[in-house]
Amino acid sequence: MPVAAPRTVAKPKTQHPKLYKVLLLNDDFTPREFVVTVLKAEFRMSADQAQRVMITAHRRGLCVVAVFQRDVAETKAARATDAARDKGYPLLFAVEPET
Ligand code: TYC
Repeated sequence: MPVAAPRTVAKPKTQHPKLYKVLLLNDDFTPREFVVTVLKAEFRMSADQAQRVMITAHRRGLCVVAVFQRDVAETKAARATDAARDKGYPLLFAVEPET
């Protein structure tokens, strides 16, 4: 007996939410040690990881810190940026959708 070909393509059962990058931007004023401190506190990085990310942003202008769902990325970027503002530093974390 012939079997009819399925007329629809199965949809994936789970959909992945879009992901967002948190970017660390370089500036000329924020002390390196402060950048490392914020990366450790807000993004739970080891001292080694934080140092590497900080120095990459310092040399190249920016560095991807991590990737999250949108609300998590925005909250962490805002908290990290606010921590710098509290100290009077211009340090900036930005959020950008992954392509
Ligand atoms: N460029 C800063 C300095 O020389 C340090 C720094 C590194 C600032 C990374 C921001 O994202 C940054 N004091």
